[in-house]
Amino acid sequence: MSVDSVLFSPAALASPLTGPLTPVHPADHIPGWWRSAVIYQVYPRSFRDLNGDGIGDLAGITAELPRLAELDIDAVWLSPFYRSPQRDAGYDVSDYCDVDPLFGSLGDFDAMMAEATRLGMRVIVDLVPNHCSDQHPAFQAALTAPAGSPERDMFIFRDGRGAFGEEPPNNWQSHFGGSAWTRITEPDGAPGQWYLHLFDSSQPDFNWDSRAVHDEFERVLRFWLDRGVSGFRVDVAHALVKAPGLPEWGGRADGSSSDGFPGRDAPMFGQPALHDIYRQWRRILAEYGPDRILCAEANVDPLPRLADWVRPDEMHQAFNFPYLHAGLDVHRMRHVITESLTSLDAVAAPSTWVLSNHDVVRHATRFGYHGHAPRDGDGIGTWDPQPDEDLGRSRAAAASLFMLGLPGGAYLYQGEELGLPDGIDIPDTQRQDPTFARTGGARLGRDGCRIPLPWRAGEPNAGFGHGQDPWLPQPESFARLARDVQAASSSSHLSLYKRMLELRRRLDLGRGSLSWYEDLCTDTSLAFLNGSTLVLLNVGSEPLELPAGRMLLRSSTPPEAGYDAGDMAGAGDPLGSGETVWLEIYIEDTEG
Ligand code: TEU
Ligand code: CA
Repeated sequence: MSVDSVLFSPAALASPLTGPLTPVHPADHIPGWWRSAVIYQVYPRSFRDLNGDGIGDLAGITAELPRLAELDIDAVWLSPFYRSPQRDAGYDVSDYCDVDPLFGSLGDFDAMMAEATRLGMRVIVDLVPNHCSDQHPAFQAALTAPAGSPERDMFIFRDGRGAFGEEPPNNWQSHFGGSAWTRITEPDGAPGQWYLHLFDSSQPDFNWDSRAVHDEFERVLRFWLDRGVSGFRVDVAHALVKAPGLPEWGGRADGSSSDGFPGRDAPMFGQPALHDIYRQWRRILAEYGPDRILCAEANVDPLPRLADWVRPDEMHQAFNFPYLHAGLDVHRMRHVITESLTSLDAVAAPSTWVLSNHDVVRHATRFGYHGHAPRDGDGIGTWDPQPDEDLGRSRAAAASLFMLGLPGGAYLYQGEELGLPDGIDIPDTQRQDPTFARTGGARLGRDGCRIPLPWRAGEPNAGFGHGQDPWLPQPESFARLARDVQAASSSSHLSLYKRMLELRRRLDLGRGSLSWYEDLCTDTSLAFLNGSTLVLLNVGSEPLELPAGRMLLRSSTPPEAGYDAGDMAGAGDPLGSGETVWLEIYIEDTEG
């Protein structure tokens, strides 16, 4: 029985929904492909290795794009593939307008673009404007130039404090641990100035008070726009500009609020001059037509501040980290969803939703714990409490089905469609996240969520590459989670993703509305109406009774273990613990 034939069956239309609704967000009729887009993050190092060196490459992406097209996504976002010493997996760029030979060539990029376009997918690339690599020619020139020179002025060099300049210029700390300052040796061999790096010492921060920096990035934008990209995900978009005088900051290195240090006051984030930069970039994108976009990776709080980055004359979208960090806490989820939609509707910007990326423990692992994952998500080791993988994958399916029912855009991280867990058993010698080295192993870092993907179970390295071993070891489970195994099963995680993405588009949920359905918003459940689709999540330990007489559209449990599309949910049918359903609801025409 096809969904269509049941979707509007008399039974499904027989009984209107009762119970109070709390409207939050109206349907979105503003033009713009990105406003409801599903964008899939490709992390090139770990996607697919075609030349057999153990590291993913652009040709590997091109080879597997048809598999992504099966997900019916709107765009792919590529993490950096530019020339880089790879000290921070490419987020340390030494040439913004060239492809690192590790990943291929500009010709390989153009071939990948052509294939994506053929398949009807757009391509977004990562832009890393806050800092470059210490091997970038501009920084190399700054090292050999004298203090006060134009070359130094492209970066944030300062004299040290103390009688001999032996102390850092201020107390700022790196995201990756340790001081955010490194002292150089001047060309004459004398101890020299210090330079700022909010991340690794191999990632010197640009000085965005310098006109030369502005000019360089306007050149970079045009270079990739000329090559056909549909836009940019802007790395650390809340940083770039620093408060004059670089005042002391005793708060968190990532600028999130902590006791006595509200994020709004962080002198290295959220500075007013930032928005002039993005307004200028928006003007440049507009020269290429209405459909090139900027997406802000702006990790700011409180959440309504996110609206400062997304305006009709600034950025188009922003990442929603508060939603990612809300996990399966239904009260936090409701608060974040309501606040996101309300704040962003006020500036006519779409919300976005995300559960995983290359910087956080995968949600299939996070949800394998009943409380918080160990180490507050900063990597998991073999000696930590271990996640329940099956529980994590099942709850991740429920979380993803709930997320994809929301109006707005959605970001998927490569491998989440396979329900992949984090890699936990990674030898210290193979860990590459600079966080691990800078903290002497106290923080494990992010390698666990960056394990090379499994494509074909029967092949070496589960089909990731046929040559050298992958740059990080694949867990045993990756063979049975491989894409080809899951594509052959209608009850796999991958098949669920395909079903829900197809129906999300068919029901146009991304453009939809949202009202909370209060009767099913409890301490252990959350329910909203998006158009005529009721999305219901049960996080309680007990089954939840479904509303009577509804046609079930999608369930996070495999068909043989639960419901399948087209089933009529009868009065009191159970929705199990850690499950989500989409139900087709007939709403009485209250307008009469
Ligand atoms: O991450 C930025 C960053 O680390 C924080 O803003 C992050 O969002 C926060 O800690 C919550 O996870 C970006 C890249 O995504 C990351 O891979 C790079 O290492 C980093 O910038 C430096 O370029
Ligand atoms: Ca390779």
